[in-house]
Amino acid sequence: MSTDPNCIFCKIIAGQIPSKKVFEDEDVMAFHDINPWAPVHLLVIPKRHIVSMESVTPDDRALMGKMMVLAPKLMADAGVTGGFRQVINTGRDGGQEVFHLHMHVFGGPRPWAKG
Ligand code: D5M
Repeated sequence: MSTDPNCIFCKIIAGQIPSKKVFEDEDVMAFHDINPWAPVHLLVIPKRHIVSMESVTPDDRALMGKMMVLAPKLMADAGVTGGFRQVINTGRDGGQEVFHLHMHVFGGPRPWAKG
């Protein structure tokens, strides 16, 4: 499993930095965003260090599908009933700040937006 010792999300996966974890299996982890933009704001990340969507290859189809399909379960577990939004920021111009691929999942009553 490739990891980056300087990556904050790799440190979260390794338990070196605390997180409010809601899900983990052999491939992915999900936890609450430290700076929530919505009443429920989760991040779903691959355990393997993938920098961004620009680094994803066809071999990652199953992993990306797992991340996508996990969102409705996590939102249901969090009690979100009115729908949710999934967002992946890619690269500087895409608003990506942490360069370990992550999917934001926003739920809860609107209005809310990226602040
Ligand atoms: O979003 C990166 C997101 O990562 C941003 O919403 C804050 C979140 N973040 C940063 N550090 C932490 C820790 N330690 N725990 C939880 N969440 C964190 P981006 O799409 O890259 O702009």
